[in-house]
Amino acid sequence: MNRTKDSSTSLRIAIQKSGRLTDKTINLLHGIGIEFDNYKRNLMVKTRNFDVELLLLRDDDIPEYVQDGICDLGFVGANEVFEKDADVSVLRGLNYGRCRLSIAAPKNGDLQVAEDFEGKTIATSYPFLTNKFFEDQGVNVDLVEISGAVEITPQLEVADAISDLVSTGGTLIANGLQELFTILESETKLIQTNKELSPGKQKLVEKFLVRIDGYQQAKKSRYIMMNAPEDKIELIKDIIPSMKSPTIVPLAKTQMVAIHTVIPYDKFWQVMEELKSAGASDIVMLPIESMIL
Ligand code: PRT
Ligand code: ZN
Repeated sequence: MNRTKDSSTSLRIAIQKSGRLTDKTINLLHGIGIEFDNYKRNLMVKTRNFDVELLLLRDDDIPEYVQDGICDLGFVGANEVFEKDADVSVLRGLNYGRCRLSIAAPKNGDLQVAEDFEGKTIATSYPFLTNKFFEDQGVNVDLVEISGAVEITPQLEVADAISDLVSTGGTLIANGLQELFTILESETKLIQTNKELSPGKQKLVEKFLVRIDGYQQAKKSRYIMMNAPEDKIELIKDIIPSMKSPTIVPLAKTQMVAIHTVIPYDKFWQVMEELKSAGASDIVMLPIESMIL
């Protein structure tokens, strides 16, 4: 299904139609200012204010659609990209849809280390990655390819063990299974076709990436504001974990200033206590919509 001619000018982006990645991907697209409606009813959605059309697909199909140039970009789990061995470029990791592909076997059973799996049967929806894992270990296994409810197969004696996605591990425990090895750590990736894009489209991809980077940076950052006595400015500047110099504005009240800056979110609580001890008051933290550095 190769797209032979890159004739259209709008970027075509594949996203999951309905599943675990859908809401977060839609939120991200809205978060970078791309407006559209009716994605639940249509397979193809035109956006109103960016030259982008969205194709809503099953996640399994996204790597191939992007590989073949039917779509220029795609949002999909690394698990699908690597299972399909797709010839695409991974542009960004997006820090959602995190999970891992793991081998699990009945708890406290005979299967504990890789060699124990010699000649055993493994149920999976990820035959390519699972096979590669055992091949690399020099262990021969039989694979049973199953598209859902993989965790139940050892109880049904369809397989001795499984290779499946895990996030909390709750499903494994509920089925009496124990996670033994991780084959792949996964998150949602933004992928691009390796087919050549027209210069116009390549420019759009770059614009799109600037927005994604701004959005991701903003998610990791917080805007903080505080009041402080003038003679504490230097002390406070030393505490603030910011690459850039803070904004300092005099307050109507004498010898007091307002200090504004952006800090990494994961440092906020620790820094807030230090700032307070250093004399800062009225500390306010705000989320940031986007940040273009
Ligand atoms: O219909 P379509 O083919 O598009 O969707 P799908 O049903 O194949 O996929 P979907 O929507 O379930 O998952 C989409 C993507 O989300 C996956 O390809 C992963 O990249 C990612 N993801 C993140 C997960 C999980 N976490 C996850 N926990 N996908 C599936 N699971 C399943 C897992 O297979 C197992 O059955 O959840 C169960 C385990 O969850 P825990 O929390 O009990 O460990
Ligand atoms: Zn799927």
